[in-house]
Formats: sequence, structure tokens, C-alpha cells
Amino acid sequence: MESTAGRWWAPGRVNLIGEHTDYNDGYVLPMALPLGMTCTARARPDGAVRLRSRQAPAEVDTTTTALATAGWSEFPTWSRYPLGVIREFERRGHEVPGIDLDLDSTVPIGAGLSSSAALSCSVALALRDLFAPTITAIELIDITRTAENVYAGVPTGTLDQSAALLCTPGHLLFLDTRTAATEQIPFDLEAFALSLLVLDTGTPRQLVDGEYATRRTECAAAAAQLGVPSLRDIPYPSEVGRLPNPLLRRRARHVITENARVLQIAEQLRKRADPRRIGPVLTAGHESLRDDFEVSAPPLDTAVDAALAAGAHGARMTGAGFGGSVIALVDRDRAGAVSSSVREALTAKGFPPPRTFTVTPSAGAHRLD
Ligand code: GAF
Repeated sequence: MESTAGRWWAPGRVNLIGEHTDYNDGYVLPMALPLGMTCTARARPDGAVRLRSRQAPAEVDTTTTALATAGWSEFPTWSRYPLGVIREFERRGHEVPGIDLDLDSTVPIGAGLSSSAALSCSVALALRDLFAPTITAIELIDITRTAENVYAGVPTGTLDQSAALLCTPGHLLFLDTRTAATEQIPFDLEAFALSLLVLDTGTPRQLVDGEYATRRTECAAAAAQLGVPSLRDIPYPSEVGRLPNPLLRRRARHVITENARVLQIAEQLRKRADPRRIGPVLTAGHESLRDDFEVSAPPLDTAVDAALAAGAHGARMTGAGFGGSVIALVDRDRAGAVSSSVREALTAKGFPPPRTFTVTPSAGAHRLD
């Protein structure tokens, strides 16, 4: 019998390295979190679309016809992600006859851990299994990215959607965002008595959409002035010297050096080298985001400095920045001490105490039942 209902799961992510490279045709290296979105979906035949979220106060009731014609400003911001996915399925010729969606997330919102991709990807997977089983993972990434870009209005790349849909347990996802080529790289911290600590500073990203879009525009301008399709095509940081504008020089240098850091870390981990060796490269990534790309924030810098002072092998902000979370690579038996030091450093400066937890590379999106 054809399935008309079920539950689907999509995870949040941390990006180990490769920040603000995805909209420059560059490389990224994320892993899926054990935190994510559960989407309970039930097909209906009457064109109605009903969304309920345990994290939002009001239910959203609309129809597939209204989604094709309505102004989207009437819909609450969070709902534009699932509604955008539904609209995008229909616009591409995959009919959605109607759907009830019940959503429940364990990914903290605004923490830089990609709660929005967990939302859109869990819904996209449900719609695929219920109504369009031949859709490929590549098309699902394109649909969910379009939902975020066009309907939610955030001009992201494909990092978060790819991580949610393609990550596998025990691995980092090495993704070339230009070609969409992927490789699963084993990341076994346990074998080296290491932990990856996530320190959610609880300081929500502010003005992220405007600043994010500005960074994207600056990178495009730098590429155009350097005469290349994207900054991915510039292999050596010294080439930024050809840019007359110092701000664009800094932006371009971050992207070029960050791509090199992803390649360097991927190479080390492919060889099964001790991951402690990648620590300084992670920290260099943070310095580049702080000084050249200027997307860090005082709580993130405080957390990174305190983690390093307490013995972390490397630490950096993860995600878009401007607030959110830091990751720190620590000896397993130092995780508690590093967390305490970061907490003390943040609260001493009047920032909220962080939420801290360790993560292992977890499963990508899948059907639960
Ligand atoms: C956000 C975006 F959604 C991603 O596409 C990526 O650009 C990231 O910021 C920065 O690396 O998560």
C-alpha cells in the first residue's frame, strides 16, 4: 500500500572548517549533529496545508493554491522554510495534493547550528517520499536552498542543506560546492581520546541577514575585480594585492585561505593523522573570520580565547557568525575543564553562560517510521 503518513528526521550541523566559502564555489567540511528536526507528515487530498511547530505559538493554515498567489509577508518567518519547500515542489511540477506537518526541533535556534536547514530538509524528505519518490538528493538540496533564498529571503549557499541531507555517521562531509562532488571522510575522535565541544554562547545572531548578504556582495565584487568567476579560482592569497580596496582585499583573503585550510584538514584526516594536528588550522580559521571577514563577535572571541587558554588544541566560531556557537577540539578528559573555563570567561564579561555539549558525527536526514 502506498504510504500517506510517517515521520522524518533531519539534523543540524557543525561545520568543522570552510566558512563563507560555499557561495564562492569553495570547499566545506561539515558533520551532522545528533540534534535535529522531527517532521510528522500526513498527506491530504484537499489542497490544504497545515503547519504546527512545538517551537512556535500559532498554527499556519493555508492552501497550495494560496502559496502560488499569496504575498508571503503574511506568513510567520519560520513557516516560510517549509512553505517554500512545498511551493518549490509544485513549481517544479511535483504536485503536492495537500499536507499536515507537525514539527518538533531539538536544534537551538540562532545558535549557528543550522536549525533552518534541519526544518526545510526534514519537510523536503517527507514530500519526496510521499509524492515524488524519484527526486534525487541533488535536487532536494536545490529545492531546500531555493526555499531559503527565495521564500525566506536569506541568500545562503548549499553548506547547510548538503550537510543535513548527505552527512553519514562517523564522517565529515567534504563537499566541493562548485561541482557538488562529495567525499565521506572518517572522523573518529574517540580513537584519539579527543572530543569536539560545542559552546553555544546563547547570543543570537543580530543583523545576520543584512551582514551576510553584504559579505556575499563583497566577495562577488572582489572576484569581478580580479577577473574570475568566483574567489575559488584564486589559488594564492598574494593575488589579493591586485585589489585596490583594502576591505575587499581582506574579504578575498579570508575565502582564499579558508579554502586552503579545508583542503589541508581534509588531507590530514584522510591519512588518519592524529586530529590534534588540525587544531592550529581551526584556530587560524577563527582568526581569519575575526580579522579579515569580520563576522565574529565578542562572545565568540572570548569563548575561543578561553578554550585555547584552557588547553583546547584548536577553537573557532562555526556557521555564519555574528553570534551563535564556537567549536573546540579538546582532549576527552579536558572537556569539562574547558567548558568551565569558557563559562567563567563569558560570565565574567557579562555574557550569558554558554550551553555546552560534545558531538560525534551523526546521521543525515532519513525516514524514522
Ligand atoms: C550560513 C549559510 F546558510 C551557509 O550557506 C554558509 O554560508 C554559512 O553561513 C557560512 O559558512 O550557515
